Amino acid sequence: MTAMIATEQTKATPADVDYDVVIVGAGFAGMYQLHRLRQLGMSAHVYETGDDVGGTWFWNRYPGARVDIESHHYSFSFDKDLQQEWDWKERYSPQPELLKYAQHVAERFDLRKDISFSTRVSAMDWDEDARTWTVTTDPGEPVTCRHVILATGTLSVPQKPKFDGLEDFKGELYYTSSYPKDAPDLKGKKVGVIGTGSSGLQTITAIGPEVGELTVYQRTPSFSMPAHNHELTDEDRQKVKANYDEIRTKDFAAKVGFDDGQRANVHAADLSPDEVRAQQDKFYEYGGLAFGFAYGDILLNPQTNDTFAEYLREKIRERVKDPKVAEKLLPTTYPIASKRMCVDTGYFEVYNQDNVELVDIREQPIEKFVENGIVAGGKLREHDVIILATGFDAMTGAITSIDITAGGEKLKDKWAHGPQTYLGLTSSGYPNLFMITGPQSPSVLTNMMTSIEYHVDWLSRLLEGMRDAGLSRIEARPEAEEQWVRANNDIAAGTLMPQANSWYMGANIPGKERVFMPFVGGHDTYAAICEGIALAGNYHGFKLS
Ligand code: NA7
Repeated sequence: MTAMIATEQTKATPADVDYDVVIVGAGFAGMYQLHRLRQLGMSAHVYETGDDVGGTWFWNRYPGARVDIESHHYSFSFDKDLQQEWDWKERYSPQPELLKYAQHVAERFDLRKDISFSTRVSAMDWDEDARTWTVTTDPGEPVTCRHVILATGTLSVPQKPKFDGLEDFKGELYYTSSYPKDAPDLKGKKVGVIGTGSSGLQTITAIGPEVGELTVYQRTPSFSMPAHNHELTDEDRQKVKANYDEIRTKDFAAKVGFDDGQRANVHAADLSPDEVRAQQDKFYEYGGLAFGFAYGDILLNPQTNDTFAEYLREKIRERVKDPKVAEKLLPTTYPIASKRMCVDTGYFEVYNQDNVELVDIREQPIEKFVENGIVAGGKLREHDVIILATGFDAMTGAITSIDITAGGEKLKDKWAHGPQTYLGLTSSGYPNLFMITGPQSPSVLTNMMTSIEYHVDWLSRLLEGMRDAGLSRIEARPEAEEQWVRANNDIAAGTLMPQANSWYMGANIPGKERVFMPFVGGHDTYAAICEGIALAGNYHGFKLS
């Protein structure tokens, strides 16, 4: 960016630093950010807790782990050669393929040499006089830098419920969020799974046919759409490769960060019931997440929402043979799409197997773990293996788990009653600190690849402009932040989204303040706002010096 940036002159002189930028996290966001900063000739270094790149796809290697956005949308667009070289094998890529892709990107752009693996960033402190961050890592010596970019992911701090007697269980205990690299042999074993969100559904579907006995402990049933996953043919791949320019243009212009041609672009309430039903059949046949945002009013109009919810409940009743089991699997306590929808390949059919039991823990609460299993509703069920698919401290967990201080104030204290950000990119009082896909940006409500690339490009443009203008400090103005937080809350309150006890609301973490965290206005609207704010190097709402 060459446009002049509006500034306020101050006397502070920037000190020498180890790096221009420290990036925390080597998932897709951190990798792309490193690449972009290198292109700009800036020095950047990445710290990553895992021992390789890949973020989400490094950690979540549980059986059946798979992305639920079609592979070609869920991929980098920034390098045309990269997208022409890489052959996606399935409509929805499994975790091993996504990890391979991340590793390929790391090799292709020679990223690893600027990444310290197995290194956790534990703290960072802002020095106002020197205008630098001092970043503490474990292991390692503290380093200084001008800017910090948190590419720490939105679902990266597992939530590990403190079940009574958890430590008494003598069998194998795994979390989907840190499943062993060498997959344990579950053949013939008695396995219990707790949690029926996306990770639980995928795990249950994958292990159902293999294990001896499977007990699923369900607290809240999920809405799920069939994936209709399939292997891609050369012809499929060629078609995508020939049209990548158009695909990416549409993805970046879409509310949810991908456009698979399945949006109706009208309100269901404006159509006849027959028209809506015909369209629902078409979506169901097509599969995937499109169902949840096919019509503009699904999350605005309770009647429309219920029509869609009832359609999927009907499908569950068709898919599950035992009506009593089907009844337990019906989501009835929240609007459809107000909790993250799932995409499955035969999940409900697992309950037609003789070796599978569904325990509704709202009726039979988990009392305790014991040496050889779980006691729920007064009954002991024996398990050799227990798998916990209990989710994450979403959106804020990875940020507040770092001890971030500026002027003696801790970011986690500032956020004690919910995140306070400007654009989901920065937080006032914490200069030169940025988040990629942070809370109060569209983030988890979109195709993460689109949101990641957008944020990285926006930030890179900002940092380049600051460097070229000789600026060393940027901070969100408190009044701009206040307005952004209020706008986020107001927009969310106008939808059905806050009605669910979802991780979007922080409701899955005991004691966490309930605030709707992502920006619900859509990627298209959000990007238009951010472009306006950056217009002509003006950076409205920021103080630059
Ligand atoms: P989710 O979607 O947060 O699912 C976690 C599941 O674990 C969900 O069914 C929870 O029930 C259940 N849970 C959480 N804590 C408990 C306790 N204490 N007891 C019983 N059951 C519990 O996480 P996932 O990993 O499946 O998916 C995360 C995202 O990854 C997903 O949305 C996609 O974007 C990809 P609850 O619903 O809270 O009643």
